[in-house]
This record gives sequence, C-alpha cells and structure tokens, in this order.
Amino acid sequence: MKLYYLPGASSLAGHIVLEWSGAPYEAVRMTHDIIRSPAYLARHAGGAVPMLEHGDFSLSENVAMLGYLADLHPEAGLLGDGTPRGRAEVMRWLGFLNSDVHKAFLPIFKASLFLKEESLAGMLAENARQHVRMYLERLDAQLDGRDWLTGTRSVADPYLFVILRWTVGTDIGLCGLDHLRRFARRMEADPGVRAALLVEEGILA
Ligand SMILES: N[C@@H](CCC(=O)N[C@@H](CS)C(=O)NCC(=O)O)C(=O)O
Repeated sequence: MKLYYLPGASSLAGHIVLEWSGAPYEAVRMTHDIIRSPAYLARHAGGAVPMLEHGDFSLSENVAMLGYLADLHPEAGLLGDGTPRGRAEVMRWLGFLNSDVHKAFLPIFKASLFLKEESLAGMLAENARQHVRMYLERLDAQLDGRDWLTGTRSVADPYLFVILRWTVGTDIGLCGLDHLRRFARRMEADPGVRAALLVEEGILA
C-alpha cells in the first residue's frame, strides 16, 4: 500500500488513518512538479494528492480513499458503529469537510483561480476567511460535548485536523472556538498523528 502525499496537504488525513489502521504502508513524498508530470497524471488525471496505490488499484479523492481504508480495516472502527446510520453520520461530516470546508480555502490559497485582477485578491481572501470561519463555528458547535465529530473516532476526524492546521498561517485562527482547540490538542497528542507529522514535516506536533 502506497500513499502519495504533499506535506501538510489533505493527504495528511489518509496518512493518519493508515497509522491508525496499523497496516504496513509506504508514504511517498511528492512535489508540485511531480504531481504535474505526465507519469503521475497518467495515474491521477487531476494532478493532485492524495493518491493511494493498493496492488494494481490506484485511488484518488479523499472521500473514496478514506472510506476504502476504513473498509479494509473494520477492526479500527473508523466508519461508524457498523449500522447504516452510523456510517451515514461519518459520511455526512466527511462530505461537509471535503465539499464545503476544504473548497472554501481555495480563494485564500489560490486567488488567481478566481480573479485575473490581482488587486482584488485581498478582498476575495478576506471574504473567504469569513466564510471558513462560519463553517468552523458549525464544527465547533458539533464538538460541544463530544471528543470526536460523530461521538466516536472516525475517518472524518483527521480531515478536520488537516483543516484546523490550515487556519494557522491564513489569518483565520481558532480564537473563541474552544471545542476545536481542545480537539486539535488531543489530535496533536495522538501517537498516529505524531508519527504521520514526523514523516511529512519532520516535527513532533
Ligand atoms: N477533491 C480532491 C481534492 C484534492 C486536493 O485539493 N489536493 C490538493 C492538496 S490539498 C492538491 O494536490 N493540489 C495540487 C497542488 O497543490 O499543486 C480530493 O478530495 O482528493
């Protein structure tokens, strides 16, 4: 099993899930140039991370990949309590994080995708920060009285952790979002999270 990643990108979620699963795997560090190379594009036409290789199966898209890893390792219990509703709860939050929250960072990270006029980029980024903040408030409320997004640890939690790391350095921060801060501290103390971060960024959180 190989996970292709960029340090700090959304691929960190899969990296943490691989650590939590306890199965052997190899993490392959990419660069922005490599993921645009013809060889990589032949396997992932989107030219993005994460990408997972399992034998002759290549899989992209966080939601598919995280679900696949959780299905391969049911003993880790990362996709709910085994009931359709439990699974749906995990997918609800995973979908929200991937489709809404992740995408809301794009105008901050890559304003040029939306605007030709560079002078407007600052205003666009500021609006996007407010949009992300609104999503974070919703996530903070969900964690009121819960240690994990769905009550028990799932594949949605590492994705949330990735998002929270993106708030640092984008002037969003977690000021006043105490449940999210508590969640981030608990993830930073987790051995699997620390192992993944050590490989990706050479740091112990
Ligand atoms: N919909 C994709 C989005 C993946 C994505 O946005 N990947 C980013 C990193 S978080 C990427 O590889 N961007 C290419 C680049 O930065 O050059 C998924 O969920 O897997």
